[in-house]
Amino acid sequence: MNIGFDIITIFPGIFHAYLGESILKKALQKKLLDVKVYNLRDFTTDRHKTVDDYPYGGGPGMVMKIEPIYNAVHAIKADGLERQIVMLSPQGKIYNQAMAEEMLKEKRRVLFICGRYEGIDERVRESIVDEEISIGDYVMTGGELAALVIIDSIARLIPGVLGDEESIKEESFTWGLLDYPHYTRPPEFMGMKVPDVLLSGNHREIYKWRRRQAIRRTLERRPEILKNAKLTDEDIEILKEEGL
Ligand code: 4HQ
Repeated sequence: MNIGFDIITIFPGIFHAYLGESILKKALQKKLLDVKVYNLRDFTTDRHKTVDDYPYGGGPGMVMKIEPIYNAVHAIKADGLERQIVMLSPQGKIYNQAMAEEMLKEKRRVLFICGRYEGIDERVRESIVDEEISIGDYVMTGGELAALVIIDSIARLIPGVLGDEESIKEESFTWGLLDYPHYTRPPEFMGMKVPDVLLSGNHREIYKWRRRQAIRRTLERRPEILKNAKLTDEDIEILKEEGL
């Protein structure tokens, strides 16, 4: 068994649009990635396919009803596969790269419940959801983009999804550091030169330069993530030279 995703949403088209392009499209075609999108309205039982209702106690906006979500989750679970049920919400644990790696490693399916409106009936949280995840401290109109952010970031970790071109091995975030600066042709543009070392062909020196740049940037912009970075003895030397 491997990771796969199930989505419950009232806007399946959002997923088909994003997943129908580029790298994720190819990953789905090659069956390296599995995503099943379910329309919440298909799990309603009334003529109008109602998914929301007025909030008890009054106030603005609408609340997602529990019954269609309950029905959808139980229909999806009927295959008996192990699943982690995730709700997207600003009240959840803030998502990061370590969580992406962890979810991939767990090798079970992840079922995302994507809410709209003011929110979801609290009883969904109590009785259905295993984990609540946020992609950051801002408010969106629905959980769909958050689910796509998570799927996208995990999909690119699946072996074979990225070509040699986009390979993640050399990538800075896998070091636990911010990225180093990238350059391509021309070697000089409006007086701005590409650092000589990158044109030198000396791969050892290029590696050292990139590592130093990544450490310097992380130190300047995100010092709090440096303590979790996997640093080599050489990196410690660089840190000392950078004055830390
Ligand atoms: N939502 N991280 C869904 C978010 C959000 C976030 C707002 C979740 C609207 C209905 N989700 N509700 N931030 O902004 O995940």
